[in-house]
Formats: sequence, structure tokens, C-alpha cells
Amino acid sequence: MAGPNELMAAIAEVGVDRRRGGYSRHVFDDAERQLREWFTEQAEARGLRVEADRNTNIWAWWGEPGDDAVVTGSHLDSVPGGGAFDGPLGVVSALSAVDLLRARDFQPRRPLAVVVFAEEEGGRFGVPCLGSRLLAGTIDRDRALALRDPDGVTLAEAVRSFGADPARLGCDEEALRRIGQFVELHVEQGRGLVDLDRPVAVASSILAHGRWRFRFHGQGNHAGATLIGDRRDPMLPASRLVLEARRVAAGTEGGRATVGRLVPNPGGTNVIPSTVDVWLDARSPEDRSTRAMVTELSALAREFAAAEGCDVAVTEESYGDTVHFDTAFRDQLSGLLDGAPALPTGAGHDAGVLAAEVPAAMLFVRNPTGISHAPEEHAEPDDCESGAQALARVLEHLAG
Ligand code: HGY
Ligand code: MN
Ligand code: MN
Ligand code: MN
Repeated sequence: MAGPNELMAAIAEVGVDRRRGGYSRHVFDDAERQLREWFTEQAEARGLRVEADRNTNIWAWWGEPGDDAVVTGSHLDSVPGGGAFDGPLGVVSALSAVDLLRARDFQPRRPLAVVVFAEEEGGRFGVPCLGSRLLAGTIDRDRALALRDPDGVTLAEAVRSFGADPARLGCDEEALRRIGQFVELHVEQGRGLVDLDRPVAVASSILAHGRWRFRFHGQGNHAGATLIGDRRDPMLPASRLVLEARRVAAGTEGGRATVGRLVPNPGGTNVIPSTVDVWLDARSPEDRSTRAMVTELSALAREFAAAEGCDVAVTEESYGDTVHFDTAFRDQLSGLLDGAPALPTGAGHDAGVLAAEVPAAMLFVRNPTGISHAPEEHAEPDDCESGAQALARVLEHLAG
């Protein structure tokens, strides 16, 4: 029997990123594989039956796998240089909840499973919630198989090297049918619970959000030999786009726009780049306003490119519409948890992808820094304990 803090401590050294700080755990890399093995051992030690699905998500079943299951879990991958809690807290809390229920001699009357979804952050192949999207059939499998990581390795190749069969990837109706209800516990990624002075909340909604790649194309050339007037430098329209993203988001109600990744090619200090790739992450409460931000920024990008004698191609890499979690399910959980408050979130989650297919809900655990996707992300041990207790209570109620 282990609490969430003990389980978090057991994986604290896996995937530490000494260069960036925080953790870098990307799908199928050494750290992520180590976490998969660790999870499998932990689940098997609890007598759970572990299996991988067609999309390399891991399932650990309490009793026989079957339909109408109560499913809980999250992900073990991270963003580059991410925090310790985003993802793993949901997985370790699920294991800990199983222990708490076992200690009470609880016998589930419905199948119960802990799931670990693959590539939730899109840190390697660029599409977040890839494992749950594939399972739910909300990403075209051929498009997914052709996704490339920064080294040019395709998802199909990576799945094969991992030892799974890329031909089996895609909509998994059997896995989907088995999920009667899904509950994901997650560290909060803002300060909602700090402000409310509460340890645990339920999720109300997720912003409409997506990722777009702007590829600016100019003329690579010599930094010293090329007169300013002769340049077609794609870094100029790229930089102007970054500034406009802030302005457009600030003028959109609840809007957020971020450029967290910008890659000049070839990337030499004394080289005018031939291309610059800019990734835009745009979010807002409504599909319409998120789309409007991207439409406006795309038009500006074309204008800025033309002014420099460059061109630009815009590619939508992922998109997810606003998620409103099932109100009755959310209220039911809140009722079980002493009136836990409902909070919206700006972050995407596998629970958000699944919410379009099955009843889904989320529990948030207080984060005193309010920071996430950075090493300062945090949850106090007592709050992690409260989260696991809350999850156990929910599972006991749903599966009992
Ligand atoms: O919100 C995100 O960026 C990711 O889905 N966790
Ligand atoms: Mn995240
Ligand atoms: Mn997460
Ligand atoms: Mn998630």
C-alpha cells in the first residue's frame, strides 16, 4: 500500500532534464519507457491485469476487463522541461486509490481500470492527446502515422521500434465501449483552488484550443555580405507574428496565444535563415473566437511575409473544440466530495477528448504556485493525499 507522495517519490529521478530543468519525458524515449515499466510493475504488484491497447495506451484492470467500466488515469509523458505533477499525479493517485479501496475490502461491482494515455502533451509528435484521439477515432490514423518528430522519425517508425504494430493504430471501438465513465485526476494548472482555499475541485470546461505551424520561407544568405536592402529574411515576419499574437489575444475575451517554439533553418548566428517555423498555440472559451484569432494572425502573417519578399504556409496541427463536462456527472462528484467547487481550465486533457464519446469528469488538486508546464509546478503532500482520497471515494461510489 502506497500513498501518492511515496509513488511520486519513486519516479522523481526518471527523466530529470539537467539542461532545461524539470522533466522531459517524451513518448517512447528512455524515461517514458522506464515509467511505463514502473507503472506495469506497480499495477501487477496490486494484482491488476495489465494490457496495452492498439494505440500503445496501457490499461490495468481490477478484475475482468469488460464493458461499462469505471476508468481512471492520466498520462506519464511531459512537455520539455515540465513539472513533476502534470500527468503522473493522476496515475499515482489512481494506484493509490486502488490501495485505499483494497484496504477497505471494497469489491467493485463494475469493471475498474487504470489507464495511462500515450503522448498527451504532443511533446514529440506535435499533436496533444494523441493516444486518446487515436482511441476515440478523432484523428485520422494515416495522418497520425505520418507525423514526424523533430528528428524526422515518423510515428509509424517510432511505434514499430517500440515493439508495437503501427497497422493496428486507430479508432478502438472495443476500448471505447468498455469505458462506462472516465475520471481523470490532475494537478490544477492555475490558482483557482488557492483563491478558494480548497484542496480539490471538479472541472467544468476546457478552452477551445489548437496548434498551428507558420512556415516562413525566404532566402538563406550571408549575414555579412548581404546588404540590408537585398534581404528576404523570414525571421522578420516571424518576429512580427509573435508580437501580433500577444496583441490579438489581448483583444479577445479569454484569449491566449503563445509562441513557445520557433525554429530557424539552418540556424547559424552568421546565417540569414532560409525558413523559420513558428508554432502558435491559440486558445479561448469559444470555437469562434479561437478560429477568429488564427484567421486574423494568418492574414497578418501573409502581409508581413510579403513585405519582406517571403511567403508563408499555415498548417493546423491539432484542434479541440470547447469541452463542457457533463453537468450531472460533475455535480454528482462534487456532492460526493463535500461540495468541491467547479473550475474551468485552459489546459487540454485526455478527459476532454473522451468527453465527446463517454461521460467524463476531472478532479483538480491545488497547485500553490499556480504554475504548470514548468519546474515550479507543485502540489503539497497533504493535498495529494486529499486528491487520492477523493478519487477513491468517487471510484467506490461509481463502481460499488
Ligand atoms: O493543454 C495542453 O497543452 C496539453 O494538452 N496538456
Ligand atoms: Mn500538460
Ligand atoms: Mn496533463
Ligand atoms: Mn491530461
